[in-house]
Amino acid sequence: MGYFDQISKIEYEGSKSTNPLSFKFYNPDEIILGKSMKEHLKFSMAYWHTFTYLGSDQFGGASKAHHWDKGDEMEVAKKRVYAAFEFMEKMQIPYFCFHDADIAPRGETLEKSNENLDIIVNIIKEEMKRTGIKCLWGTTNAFGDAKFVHGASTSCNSSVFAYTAAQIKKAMDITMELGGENYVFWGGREGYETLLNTDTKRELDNLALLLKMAVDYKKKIGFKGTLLIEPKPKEPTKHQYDFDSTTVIGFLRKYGLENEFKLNIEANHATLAQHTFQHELNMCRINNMLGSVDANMGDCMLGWDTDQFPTNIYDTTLAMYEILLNGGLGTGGLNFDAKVRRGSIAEDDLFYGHIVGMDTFAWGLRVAAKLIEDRVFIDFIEKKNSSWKNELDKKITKGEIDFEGLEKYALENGVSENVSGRQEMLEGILNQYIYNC
Ligand code: XLS
Ligand code: CA
Ligand code: CA
Repeated sequence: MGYFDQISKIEYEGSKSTNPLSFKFYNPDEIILGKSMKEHLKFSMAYWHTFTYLGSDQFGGASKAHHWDKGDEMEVAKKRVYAAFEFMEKMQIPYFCFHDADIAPRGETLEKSNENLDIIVNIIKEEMKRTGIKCLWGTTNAFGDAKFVHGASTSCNSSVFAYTAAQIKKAMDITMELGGENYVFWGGREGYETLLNTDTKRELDNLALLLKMAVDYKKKIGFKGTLLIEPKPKEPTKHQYDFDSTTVIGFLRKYGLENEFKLNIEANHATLAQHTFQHELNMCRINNMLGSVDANMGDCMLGWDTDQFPTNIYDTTLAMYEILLNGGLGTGGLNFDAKVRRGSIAEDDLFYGHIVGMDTFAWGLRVAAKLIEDRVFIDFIEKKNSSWKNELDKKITKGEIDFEGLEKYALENGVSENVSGRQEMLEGILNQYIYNC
């Protein structure tokens, strides 16, 4: 007996299908720009939202129960592995992501926690072998426990720094054991509330020290995956050190770590930073630092991290646009760091959430590919910048002219006519592509 016996494998049935348990747009083997949809879209299930989260929010506890969540903690953890793999198989989701704390209960001591992890990791390994499902990334939860009250690597308490390193070491070990293709650092408590009690210089230096040690450890154990940093501007702390992509890129460069890390960009975190998802991806792309994506969506009217399944076709189109221009995500993928709403209390809601997410990204991929093929925005942007091709502009770009030379030019020539940015026309064309693809 399985855990989702009433549901069969989700298949592509096309946009006219009235079967809610089918893909309308995600057609795994369809070729787009020379690659199958499933190669473009390395979807991943987030273990925490799908199998650990039970509907709690700031105002209330669990709103639902999974029928397999019965027994002692270790028993539940084991059953969750089998349920998770059955779920991913039925969903045709080829990857998963996890925090150590999602897959196994914490023990009284670090040793006991690690023992629990080893038991569950062995079961996960067997299931991976049985199904061919892979690990996109692993990470550690160095934010939930009370010991992280003043931060993890940025804590004023050096023994907390040590404990954080120990947790990361183990999480990197098990990620490697599971063949993980990346390892993620999200600095949940790495930030502060007030400067009245905070030594920001020491905290940032310590964060960099921890990351350097992680790089050394990666090399020591021969972990071949990519190390990723995930920016987020708030929640839990008021001033998160990893505010957004450009802050993180600047930080990595300051500490000489820019060649060791790439970024994991989450859509909802972009919203919280008051950026668009596309902006965050674009900043990573032009700096050659786009590593992976947490594919979800926030809510502009709620100022917090709602982690909804992505249903906004504009966002997924423009995200896939950046990803295609980036030449894909390398070792990264599209991880649904998303949870069904508190009111979605039925177990099959987990399927509907992932189906709409996969379909919305599939359609976004199709539109983005066509926009690139037709060079719609590429040609427009090139034309808009065409003045950068004349003699003066070449001199500026090559650094062959100084202020005095430019002053002479301005005095002699004045300013040539500006062209229209044509935003509305371009937005109209984008709509046309979304509707007609
Ligand atoms: C929290 C983050 C977290 C990271 C992994 O807001 O999104 O889930 O993705 O720790
Ligand atoms: Ca995330
Ligand atoms: Ca989030």
